[in-house]
Amino acid sequence: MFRSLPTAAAAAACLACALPAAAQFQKPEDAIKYRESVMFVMANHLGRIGAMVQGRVPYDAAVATQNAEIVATMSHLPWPAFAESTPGSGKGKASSKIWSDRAKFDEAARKMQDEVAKLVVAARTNSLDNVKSAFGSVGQACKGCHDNFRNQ
Ligand code: ASC
Repeated sequence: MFRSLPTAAAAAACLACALPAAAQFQKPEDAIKYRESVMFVMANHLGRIGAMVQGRVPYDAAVATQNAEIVATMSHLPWPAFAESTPGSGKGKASSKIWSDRAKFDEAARKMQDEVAKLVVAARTNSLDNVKSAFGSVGQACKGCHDNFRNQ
């Protein structure tokens, strides 16, 4: 589905990523709401693949691929919204370490994006075994960042 995304829409999406956070969010609360919303949608679509990985719903290669592509698109969105917040504002679950150890946070974000990109590749092989393996790596990348940068 996203393979046929019109070029203009793709260009607009890239532009949105490149815009300074201040241009996207009028106040810190909006940035918090935005990034939490993106994470929520990612978790939902990842969960649909997880249900197949765990055998709770039958494996459907096309559905797995479609959801992996959505997660991959979403994986690029949260990061400008972390530039906006005031460290230690106490709002949301973002740890102040995001701002005090930015390089490590950025690396963890890149890792997640890489693993999600691999999940798309795995899903397109139409092999549940490949999806299981890649899904495990995505989960570890999510958890790794949450352990270090999300308050309980
Ligand atoms: C998910 C999800 C997360 C991660 C994490 C992995 O599906 O919503 O936050 O995986 O649970 O440990």
